[in-house]
Amino acid sequence: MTISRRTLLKGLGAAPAAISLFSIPRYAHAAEITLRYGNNLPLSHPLNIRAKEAADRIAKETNGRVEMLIFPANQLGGDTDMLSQVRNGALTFFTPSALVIATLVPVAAINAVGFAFKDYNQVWAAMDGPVGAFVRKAIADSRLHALETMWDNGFRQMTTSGAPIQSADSMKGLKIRVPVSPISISMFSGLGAAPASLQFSEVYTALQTKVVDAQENPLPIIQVAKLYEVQSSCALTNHIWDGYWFIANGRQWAGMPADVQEVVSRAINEAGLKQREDIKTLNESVQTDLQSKGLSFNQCDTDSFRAKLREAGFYKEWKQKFGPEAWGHLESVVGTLA
Ligand code: X2X
Repeated sequence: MTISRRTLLKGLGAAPAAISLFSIPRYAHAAEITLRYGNNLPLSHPLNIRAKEAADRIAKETNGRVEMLIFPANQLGGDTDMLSQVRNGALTFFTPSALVIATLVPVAAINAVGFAFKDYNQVWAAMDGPVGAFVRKAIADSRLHALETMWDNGFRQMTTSGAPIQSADSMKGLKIRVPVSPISISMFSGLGAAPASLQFSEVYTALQTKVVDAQENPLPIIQVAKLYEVQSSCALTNHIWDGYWFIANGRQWAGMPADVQEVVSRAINEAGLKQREDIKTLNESVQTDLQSKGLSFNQCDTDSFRAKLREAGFYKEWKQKFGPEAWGHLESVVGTLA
């Protein structure tokens, strides 16, 4: 997809608002290098809070020579737009979820194989280890540079405004929003649901107007995007672990002086590690908060989901799509998948 010059300029016109929201520290001289970073999450999400810290640190450690402007909350468009912008250089950085960058780099969805990870130990062993290295290489092959540290989105859970989701049977015909992500469509079709791909920027309204009845996201997102206002129950399915790749336009990255690359990657990677901790801490309190806001919770028979996916040929299909090497890296961490 391409974006017209007009849309782009309109998007960049939002810059002053973004800057004032983030009150960038002032230096006596103008920055020599301006990095533009866009993302799809509200300001209150740990991803934006830690990215802002990274931006401050970059300005400080380069004595104002480098500034990173942050455009949060889809200010420059939805995921598909931002992916185009980081490819054509209008953005220096973008943090697509693995699900979304997979529209360009298919193997990036490998972490989203349904029910692959038991816990965070397995997640980080894979993503800081062989699986992440394999995906970063594939991202580099499409002329983008992925920083080493993946940021956390979380284990995805399902919410609905209809009857609570109890088992795979509840999925039959369910109109559920999923990201713009082939593996999500495949998984939910395999479960017998009626999935629809929508960018995150459209989710709240789509739920409110009942274009779809259900959606799936990690609890911190359900909280910061206020999805509990338009959903009534949440099934704790942990069906996919999802994270954000911090990617840069390849040409801009390669064109940065080595000392700047070093400061920028250290600031962002270390902020990413802190962001993982934030999500971990949030995970301990977020359910209680969401309950107090009216969202009810239930456990779910996840074995029935796995069985249904196996029966639908989901694992076989994706093993073939990702190829034996990527699949082998994943299984080296999580054990043999169905
Ligand atoms: O769009 C979503 O659901 C979100 C916010 O989790 C992603 O970025 C994939």
